[in-house]
Amino acid sequence: MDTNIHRQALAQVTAKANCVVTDPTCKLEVPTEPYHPAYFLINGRSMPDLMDANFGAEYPHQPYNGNPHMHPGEQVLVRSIGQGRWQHPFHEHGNHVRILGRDGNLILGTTLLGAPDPNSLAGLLMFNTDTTLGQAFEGIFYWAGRGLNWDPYGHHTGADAFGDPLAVQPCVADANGYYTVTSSPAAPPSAINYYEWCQDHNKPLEVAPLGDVAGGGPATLPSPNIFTNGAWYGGTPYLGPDATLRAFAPNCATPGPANANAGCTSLQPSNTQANPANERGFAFMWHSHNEREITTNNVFPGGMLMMMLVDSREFVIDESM
Ligand SMILES: [Cu+2]
Repeated sequence: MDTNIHRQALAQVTAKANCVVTDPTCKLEVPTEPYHPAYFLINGRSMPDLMDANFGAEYPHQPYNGNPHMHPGEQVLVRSIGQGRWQHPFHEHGNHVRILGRDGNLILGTTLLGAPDPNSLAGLLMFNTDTTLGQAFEGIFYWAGRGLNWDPYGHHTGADAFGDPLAVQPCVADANGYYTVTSSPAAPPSAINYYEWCQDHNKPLEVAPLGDVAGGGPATLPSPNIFTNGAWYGGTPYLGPDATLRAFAPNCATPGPANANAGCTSLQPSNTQANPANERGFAFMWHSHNEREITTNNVFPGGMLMMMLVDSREFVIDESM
């Protein structure tokens, strides 16, 4: 939205408030060049309003929010329709997006005889999906933590003072390396670590965490005495409602070289209130990579920016919100 153009249009609409549609003299005369937009919208909203609920009372004409949630392994449809005047390089953090179709047409591969093959999707796997003016695309997205190189479910062995069911959860790789119904034995779809990337099962992250997760990993998290986490980071590298009981650093009870200069503390990490207490999801920024477009009238953060949350399966995602 260009403020100048918008103000002129508003002034003319206000001055012609008694117009009727059939009156040929009732029209707007607003020059639309030069065009210097300062507000950048998705579904008629910008960050942070973008993440409020659908049909929020304060946005009666903007029913669609921009705040996707998913559990690991679930598939999320991304639908983009370019309604503005510029192209927007949109980046979905967390994984690439498989393009399914453009302008309503599935992008299909071909059979050996050259006919369209309805069983073969041939769309690109894209790091960055461009929203192009006057064009639309659909893409499919999922996140499963593959390649993190630690166990984000916070599995651990032995007694668990927190009554955590993860302590006894197995992970059996299916043909693609995940714990799913095609694993043998099959994962129950209700398993809290359904779709876990089994290669990282039980792999510890921290040297000596205080929480109910395994130690002996390579990392020491920064002390909350000297480091403040940013908004939306739940404060720990683990999923789930008891994630803040885990992994706050460093453990004074286990002194060692890795802890020597780390500011021993029993404080929880900062910003553990960042997303709801029963959620503690991983927040990934989905945003325009034209960075002025993630401001609102030049104030960051704003504009075409939202957070996608990967939630533990302990957290029920309310699709009506
Ligand atoms: Cu990005």
